[in-house]
Amino acid sequence: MLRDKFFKEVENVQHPNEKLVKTHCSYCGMQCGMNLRVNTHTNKIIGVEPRYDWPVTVGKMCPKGVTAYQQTNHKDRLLKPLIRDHAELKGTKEGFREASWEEAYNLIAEKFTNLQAQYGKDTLSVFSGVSMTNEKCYLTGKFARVALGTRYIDYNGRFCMSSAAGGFLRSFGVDRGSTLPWTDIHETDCLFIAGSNTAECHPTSMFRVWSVQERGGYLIVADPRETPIARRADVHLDLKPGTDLALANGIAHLLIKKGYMDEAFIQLHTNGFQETKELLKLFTPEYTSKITGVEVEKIIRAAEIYGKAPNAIVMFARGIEQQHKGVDNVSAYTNMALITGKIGRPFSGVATFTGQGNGQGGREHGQKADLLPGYRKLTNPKHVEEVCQVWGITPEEMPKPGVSAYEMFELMEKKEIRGLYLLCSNPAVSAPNLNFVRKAMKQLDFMVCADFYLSESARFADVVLPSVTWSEDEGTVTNLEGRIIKINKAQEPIGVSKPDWQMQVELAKKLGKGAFFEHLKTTRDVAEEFRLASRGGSADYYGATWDKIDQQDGVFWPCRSEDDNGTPHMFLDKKFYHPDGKAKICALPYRPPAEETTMEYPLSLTTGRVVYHYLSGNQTRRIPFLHDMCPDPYVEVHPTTAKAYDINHEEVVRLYTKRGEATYKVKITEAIREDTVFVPYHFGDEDSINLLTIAALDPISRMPEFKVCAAQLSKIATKENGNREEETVY
Ligand SMILES: Nc1nc2c(c(=O)[nH]1)N[C@H]1C(S)=C(S)[C@@H](COP(=O)(O)OP(=O)(O)OC[C@H]3O[C@@H](n4cnc5c(=O)[nH]c(N)nc54)[C@H](O)[C@@H]3O)O[C@H]1N2
Ligand SMILES: Nc1nc2c(c(=O)[nH]1)N[C@H]1C(S)=C(S)[C@@H](COP(=O)(O)OP(=O)(O)OC[C@H]3O[C@@H](n4cnc5c(=O)[nH]c(N)nc54)[C@H](O)[C@@H]3O)O[C@H]1N2
Ligand code: SF4
Ligand SMILES: [Mo]
Repeated sequence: MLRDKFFKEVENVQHPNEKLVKTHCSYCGMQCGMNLRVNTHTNKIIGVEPRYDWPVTVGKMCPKGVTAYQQTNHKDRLLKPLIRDHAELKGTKEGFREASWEEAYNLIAEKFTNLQAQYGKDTLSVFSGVSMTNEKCYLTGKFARVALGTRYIDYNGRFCMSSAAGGFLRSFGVDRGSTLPWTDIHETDCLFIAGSNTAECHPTSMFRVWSVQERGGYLIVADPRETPIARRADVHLDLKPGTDLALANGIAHLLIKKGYMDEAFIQLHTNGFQETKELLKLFTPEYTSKITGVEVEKIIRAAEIYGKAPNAIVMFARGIEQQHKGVDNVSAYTNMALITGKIGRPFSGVATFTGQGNGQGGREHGQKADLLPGYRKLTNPKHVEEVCQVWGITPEEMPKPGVSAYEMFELMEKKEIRGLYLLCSNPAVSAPNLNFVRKAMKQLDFMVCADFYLSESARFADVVLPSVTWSEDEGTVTNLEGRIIKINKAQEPIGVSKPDWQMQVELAKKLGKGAFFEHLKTTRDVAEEFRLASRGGSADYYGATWDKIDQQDGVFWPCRSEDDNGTPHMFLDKKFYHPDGKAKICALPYRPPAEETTMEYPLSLTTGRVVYHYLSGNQTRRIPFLHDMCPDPYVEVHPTTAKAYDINHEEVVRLYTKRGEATYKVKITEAIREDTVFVPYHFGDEDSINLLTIAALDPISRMPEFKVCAAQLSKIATKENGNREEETVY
């Protein structure tokens, strides 16, 4: 127990001028454990250290995590509410003046009330995000439905986790992103990772990934690019973007053909096997290879490794999910685990790499167009009744389900939505088909944006409300394992900034709905109501008290009562959440990408991330070290392709699709397929790759196809003037 003693001593060491506040990172779903260092004279955050005593990440942090603390007292922080005086300057940084909270609230209340009087309740909308705590996410859903009384609320998780959610609901009847705790990764025999750039996006998972190979296990990676994990994989399935459904079916075909299935498990615990088996007959290795471009031998080897492994975990991320068949991809890869029975026991299962810090909790408690707290459905009268009881409204007063994130912009463009309350998201950079989305935002009658920096989206707002960074408030978030953890407050809000929940409580009063909100005076009050609202739902947090979270290093949901310690492993009893207790093996015919390549647009464009930036980049582009490491976007091109286009490394080229264009520096790399180009999406204004992406939505999850569309490159003949007349197109 030397370890325990060592940590206790370390924890007790307190510098006379500093204190340490135990918390977690502001960014991704790993939620690495960290201590924020606070100067006890100024009461300001001055630094960070990793927490070695946090079991998931054991002292590890990435470049974003170690600099995250620099956000809080950053010179760009919004210190006061802003009101736009010059409508003609919408979309720019100019034309705002500072105002008091009172003036800002009064203006919002007046404009929102007038719009609703003229155009009906549903003329208003809320667009939110999941960098917020569960408490804030919960209250945002209540704010939309009770204070504004609108059906139109959706959130940035629609661009992130909605396909994983849809796939898990269909396959398992419940959507918890991981069926097992992350510590199990260490002990498994095979990791099958599809569409995840783990080393850059969930870097602190890497010591667990490498440890599988170190112990003699295997790593299989499906990605069109040779990412760091693909480079070291035992098999790299270097598929053409958008062909995962064929690949997953092809592997499942072999798992059946070579006898790797668990017949007893299939018989007792699943539905749909016979139908799936019929469909899979088509997906011979040769047929699969033809669609995916992956060599037959690699497909066979991957199936054999996964099939033979005593324990295996299938993992995936946005690479397979951000497609117009993302839900099918999730279910198709999940089929591998269900056919072989490698699920519902330690060291075997299925997990998605949840993206945002609260990408899991934020999707469960009512920010989604069709969901209420605890994963309840707005279309289920019993569920509605249960939530009405907590909120003190009648079922008739509960708004109906709305539409998905991108579809809200479509309604804005049609003027069916005229008002927007945007918080915790920067869709002017992160939504697909940006020429359309920016136009839709610009023509709103009235827009509010809550953020702590003036984001690209805030520039479209009529009122900007200064919110706080994660370290200036407390609350819970749910990490990528499904573990509910506690964020602690390290510093008081700077300026007159306020946490989002507080703004919503205060605004509700101005909107005449104070009675439903005014009892919420502290974050803890919101937390208590939130636990109650989730009680009895499939994502039940009732038993996850802050004390319990502290005592046992987090609580895995479901946690239904005070004496329930939570559920680290799902389905240990082989009970899935469909009414008959069985999981569903899904027969999923192959569909090509929404936009296939043509002579005119011969390249597959895919988009994603780099280790130094986070999402729209509004936070990380302001951190000096992160900016210096990756100041500009670029387009990755294979050397053979570069030669065909006669372009050189670092040359500026024009990249375009049917929807838009942008210019990027070329990065020539062998780590990409010849028929594919990649651009990171963390950059704003004319650098946004989303000017080019397609808003083809998955029919079930309404997830846009960020991961594939058809593009063309052209050399800009005169680099200096970028003269289109002179450019050469190949
Ligand atoms: N550094 C950093 N880390 C992050 C974030 C960040 O912005 N920056 N964001 C967080 C969030 S919100 C998210 S959602 C996650 C995202 O985490 P990831 O999903 O891992 O990240 P991406 O870069 O979007 O895409 C992953 C991989 O998908 C591959 N890919 C593209 N098309 C296809 C395809 O058709 N099939 C397959 N199989 N693969 C394909 C890409 O080449 C890429 O390597 O990361 C989280 N962590
Ligand atoms: N082309 C392409 N586009 C993509 C993706 C892709 O892979 N390719 N990935 C998609 C994915 S997975 C995601 S998750 C989205 C994310 O896209 P966005 O939702 O735009 O993500 P962020 O950049 O995190 O935006 C959060 C904003 O809210 C602010 N903020 C942070 N915390 C708080 C808070 O507590 N309160 C308030 N009020 N504001 C806060 C930040 O400063 C920032 O401006 O992008 C999607 N877009
Ligand atoms: S891996 Fe994610 S949670 Fe951990 S330090 Fe990096 S950004 Fe933060
Ligand atoms: Mo995400």
